[in-house]
Amino acid sequence: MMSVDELDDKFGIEGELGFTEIDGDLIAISIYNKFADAEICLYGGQVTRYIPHGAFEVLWMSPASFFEEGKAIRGGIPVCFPWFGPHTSDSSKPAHGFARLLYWDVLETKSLESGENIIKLQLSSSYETKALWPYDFCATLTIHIGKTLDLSLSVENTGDKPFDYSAALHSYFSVSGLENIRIGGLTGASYYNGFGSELQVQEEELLAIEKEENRRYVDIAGECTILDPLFNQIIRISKRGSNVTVVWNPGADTAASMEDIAEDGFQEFVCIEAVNAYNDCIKLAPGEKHSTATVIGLDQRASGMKLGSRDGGFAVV
Ligand code: TA6
Repeated sequence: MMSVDELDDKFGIEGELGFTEIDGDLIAISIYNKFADAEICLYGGQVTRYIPHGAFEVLWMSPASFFEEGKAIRGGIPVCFPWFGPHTSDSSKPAHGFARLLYWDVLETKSLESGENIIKLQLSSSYETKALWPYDFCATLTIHIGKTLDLSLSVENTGDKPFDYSAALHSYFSVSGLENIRIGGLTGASYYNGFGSELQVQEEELLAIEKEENRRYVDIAGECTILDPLFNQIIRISKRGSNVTVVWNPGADTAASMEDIAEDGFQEFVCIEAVNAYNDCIKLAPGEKHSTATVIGLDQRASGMKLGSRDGGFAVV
């Protein structure tokens, strides 16, 4: 792997983008441009920070996260590929696939006239990936840092056999407190609750997270919003190439059993994930490609958002 200096010489952009070592010896890209302050760790290809200027941190990063090889980073946007959740037939294989546990190569960094940056990272099949999943692939992450954060995972079948995969952009969003927020965009959507196999339909207009939640919404391609009156903002999460959305928070008891979430840390985030899984797994014939993207934006000082009115305490008017 290239050193920080070599990466800086080849891909650094004066005054906007550079390489640094974070927590020990993982290398990250730091971006500070006209729109935002961001960080992308090459281990996992994981966006670990996105702060539009003048705003709060949009992505949650666990202060107790590991930053070491062989362990997943808890927070930001882990990339789950080539399977989502536990492996279906071999529980010794890593949960959520291997993409978040490997180093991604830098392909390109770019500065646009608008002041935005585009970063491309790549992970290709190797001896190591084939020991876990016997296919040839080339995965590219295109990360656009601007007024919005646009992260796209594109997977190409570079081999001579077809394959199926599942994937997720498992975004952790920072919130002022779980009890303060509501999630919009899911009314009328069908979901599996936890690991249950019975489909339910969401009736609430706004979802409150009051306990452990692991809702796997199917046949849904639209935008979700996180309404956060204490932070006085709405986070907007839209996507492309994904028909499953997962909303996850571990709740107090499960979080207490997780080494990399501090006490009460579960109160600080909610995951809203752009997923390809269940009835939306992707099949690729040789030479075919699929892209899954999440686009994250912020309405700051969102007016008309109030606690204390309809539905026992929350309304957007
Ligand atoms: O997307 C929700 C989920 O699959 C949950 O079941 C939960 O386990 C979470 O992801 C985190 O998984 P991780 O392997 O990062 O602990």
